[in-house]
Amino acid sequence: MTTYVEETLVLVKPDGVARNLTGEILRRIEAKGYQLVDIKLIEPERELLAEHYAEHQGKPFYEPLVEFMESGPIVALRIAGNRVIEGFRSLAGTTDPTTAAPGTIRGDLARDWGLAVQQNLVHGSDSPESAARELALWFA
Ligand code: RTP
Ligand code: MG
Repeated sequence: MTTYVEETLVLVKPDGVARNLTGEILRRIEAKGYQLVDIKLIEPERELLAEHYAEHQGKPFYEPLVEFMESGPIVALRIAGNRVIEGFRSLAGTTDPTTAAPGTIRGDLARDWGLAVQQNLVHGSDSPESAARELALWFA
């Protein structure tokens, strides 16, 4: 049997921490069978957020997104498992919480509170390259 272990970065965004949903989000990750490897509470510097969201610099939602990400503490998780990168994206649901499928983290626990799609509770790396880059940033 081949074992293939992959790691990804999950962030519980400021809305998730403020709404005391960190435990519920971690519960879903663990219930799915992924392994928690590392965890920390962090209030990131703008520099870290700028690097994290480098691909979105210049987009209209970039500044409000960074301001939202600076609005309170974030919980960073390093999780592992076979195909965990796509697996966590599937658990999270699509970006817009209003239309994210019920059964997903965003679909069950988030909605539009007035900041459009920014307050969608979680971030998950979207590719092996992003996961390696983002884990190095948040768990330097
Ligand atoms: P994430 O990176 O947070 O896991 O979410 P994602 O891949 O589903 O979404 P992405 O396109 O990478 O966007 C990153 C985050 O930016 C905010 N966003 N706002 N049009 C908008 O106002 C807009 N589009 C994206 C969301 O917080 C999204 O998660
Ligand atoms: Mg993304």
